[in-house]
Amino acid sequence: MTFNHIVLDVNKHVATLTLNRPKVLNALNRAMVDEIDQTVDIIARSSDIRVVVLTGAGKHFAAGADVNDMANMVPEEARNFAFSSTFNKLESLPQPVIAAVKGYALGAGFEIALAADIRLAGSSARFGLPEINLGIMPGAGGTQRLPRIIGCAQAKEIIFLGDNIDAAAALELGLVNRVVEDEALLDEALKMAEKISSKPPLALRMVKRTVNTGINLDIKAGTELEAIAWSDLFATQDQKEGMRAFLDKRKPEFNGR
Ligand code: CO8
Repeated sequence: MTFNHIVLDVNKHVATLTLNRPKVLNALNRAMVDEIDQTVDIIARSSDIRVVVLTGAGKHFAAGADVNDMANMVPEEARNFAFSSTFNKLESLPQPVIAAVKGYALGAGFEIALAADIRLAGSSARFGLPEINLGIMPGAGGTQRLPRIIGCAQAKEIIFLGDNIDAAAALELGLVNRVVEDEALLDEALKMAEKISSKPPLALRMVKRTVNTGINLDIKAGTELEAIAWSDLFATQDQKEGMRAFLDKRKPEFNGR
């Protein structure tokens, strides 16, 4: 399948989704978000793809929603333009998603990275929600996901001020898992993806679903959810293989069943 604004590359069990409008710093327009939506559906249905890396073409991740498209919108058009359903779908992908961010990740570009499970930053990464400077507010999950990741007060400071934060500050806030040199970023993300892809896929899916659902539950309901997911994994071939390999003192070969 060919796309105009993104690139989807699948190598072994790792899919790399690249935002690809480098001339406008990968600003997200409707057509690009529609392509992301289709790609997320393809990935969700694939039993071959075990991990996803999300990145941007060129020097930047994505400098936000395309301001040209938004400038003259009325509320109804703005509601139809909304990206949230696609970003929610991305967050709900059964496979782990790693965002590899260098350069600008602003506005909706930051928000799509927040929908990933893990964020790795290149040293040039700059994160920000500049919507306030445009007379609007974040509208693709920024007011919801950012406080859940770094806490309300820090999130409100970023949203109220509309200033960018650099990679070191993002690391300190727990917004990114690691910072590496820009040149090493994609390799680092692919290396992590490859390592994750060698783990049992069904257990990975259960972990992701349990964490994502459990974070919105109280501790008792969350641990009950965990207990069900944990015990269900004993129905899998991968549980038998993992434990047998341990006892046989060999490396397990997981098949995702
Ligand atoms: N939209 C459209 N075009 C853009 C965008 C954008 N967000 N960002 C950059 N570009 C374009 C520039 O217009 C420029 O085009 P041209 O060469 O034709 O003039 C090209 O990309 C290169 O950019 P610059 O020359 O500006 O590069 P600089 O290095 O000088 O500056 C900046 C980089 C600081 C990132 C600057 O480009 C900038 O401020 N961009 C806009 C950032 C911004 O405000 N982003 C937030 C947009 S609002 C948003 O995302 C709302 C999300 C709400 C939810 C959406 C749900 C629908």
